Amino acid sequence: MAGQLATCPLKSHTGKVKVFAQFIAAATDVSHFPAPSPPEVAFLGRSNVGKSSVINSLLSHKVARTSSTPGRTRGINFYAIRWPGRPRPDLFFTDLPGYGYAKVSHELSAGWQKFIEPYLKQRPTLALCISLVDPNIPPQPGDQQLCEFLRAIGRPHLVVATKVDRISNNQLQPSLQRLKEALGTEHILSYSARTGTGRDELWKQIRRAVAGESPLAEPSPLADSLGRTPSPS
Ligand SMILES: Nc1nc2c(ncn2[C@@H]2O[C@H](COP(=O)(O)OP(=O)(O)O)[C@@H](O)[C@H]2O)c(=O)[nH]1
Ligand SMILES: [Mg+2]
Repeated sequence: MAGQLATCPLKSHTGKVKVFAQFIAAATDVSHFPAPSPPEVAFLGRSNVGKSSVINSLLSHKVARTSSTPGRTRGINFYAIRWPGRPRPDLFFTDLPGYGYAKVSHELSAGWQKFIEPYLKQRPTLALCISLVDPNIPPQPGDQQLCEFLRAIGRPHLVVATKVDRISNNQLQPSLQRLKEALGTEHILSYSARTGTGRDELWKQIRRAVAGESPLAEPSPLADSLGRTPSPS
């Protein structure tokens, strides 16, 4: 499958560089996962929160399918990202199935045990989990559960508030404060796929995680330099 050319500000001091982004697999079973290779960044959150839109916005290209119908992504979609002139991908992005809609919750809870939880717990190259939340609505129990789970398994983890173009600045700050308290995090990065707000900062956090640094001020004592957690024995 041909790679798609996308751009991202990976070299923030030297201007934009082009990257190749390519869909490589949709996995509904552990056996479908591509072999672990470069560091990986997972995008998680409720259905419709804007996971696919954030991926497309980061890559400046419509690589991931977006939809106004909740629950469209049933598997984990893997995307390979490669800098020009490099023989192999430098990074994988993964777009995970959304949670929070009754219609798909049964299917998702089966999928959670079958391949999502194993992915989050055992994927050796998973360097960062980006948990997307919507500041236009109150904190959701599913978001709290996910953050607690990621903390419990010791995964480097960053909360990103999506669709901030839809909320006034006056309302955004109290909403972020409520989310921080509900999710037990000190930092939430504001993002809009529509306007590009937060894009450079999120790339910076991704680069930090890929380099083995903790996202923002949330240390992950269990993670090693690649963000790997000890494998379960
Ligand atoms: N206004 C606005 N709408 C957004 C933004 N990001 C996503 N959306 C819309 O929200 C809906 C769901 O987005 P999608 O990326 O498919 O969500 P996913 O289910 O989490 O992958 C789509 O109709 C998008 O156009 C954003 O930053 N601003
Ligand atoms: Mg999606």
